[in-house]
Amino acid sequence: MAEARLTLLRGDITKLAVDAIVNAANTTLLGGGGVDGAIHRAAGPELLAECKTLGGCRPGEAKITRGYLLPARFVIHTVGPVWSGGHRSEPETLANCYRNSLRLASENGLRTIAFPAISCGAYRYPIADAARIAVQTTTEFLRDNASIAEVTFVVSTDEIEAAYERLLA
Ligand code: AR6
Repeated sequence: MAEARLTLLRGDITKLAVDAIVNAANTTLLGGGGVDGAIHRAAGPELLAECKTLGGCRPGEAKITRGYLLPARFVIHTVGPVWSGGHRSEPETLANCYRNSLRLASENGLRTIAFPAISCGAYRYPIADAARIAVQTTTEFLRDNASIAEVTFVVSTDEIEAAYERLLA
């Protein structure tokens, strides 16, 4: 049975008034396209200023900043793997993104967190596999964690929405 604290939402993650939204960033943490660009535009220039103090982020790791002009209080920046065939630890790296983001949320006392489909855009991760890793890793984390109340997967395409729907049904 699907974990009751998981929800699926079609829309724009920058609009969500949750404790933290997760950014699918790159290793520089200095902004980019896709959801990263949308988050920086909505949060305003103070987000970039804080990101400049962080010294980047390795794939699979996560770092937290304030949310500035976003309705979300915090942004958890993580760096997904670039898909290059699946033999360069891409599944482990993607699972680490979810695990380390959730750990950071929990350590900071955050109860509601929203994820985009990390690596499913510019980084070209196969959608069905990425969705399975997202749902499995999050479900496993929540099994041992009572402090997080709700995890929302925010999706932006029909294909990604359908992949998550199958897993959460
Ligand atoms: N809300 C929710 N989902 C969104 C939004 C939004 N506002 N905008 C895009 N998506 P991507 P990646 C979806 O490319 O594959 C950046 O340049 C999008 O449709 O944002 O991890 C970074 O700086 C897709 O399904 O992230 C990195 O260089 C998903 O979010 C690189 O892209 C992720 O697509 C990271 O690539």
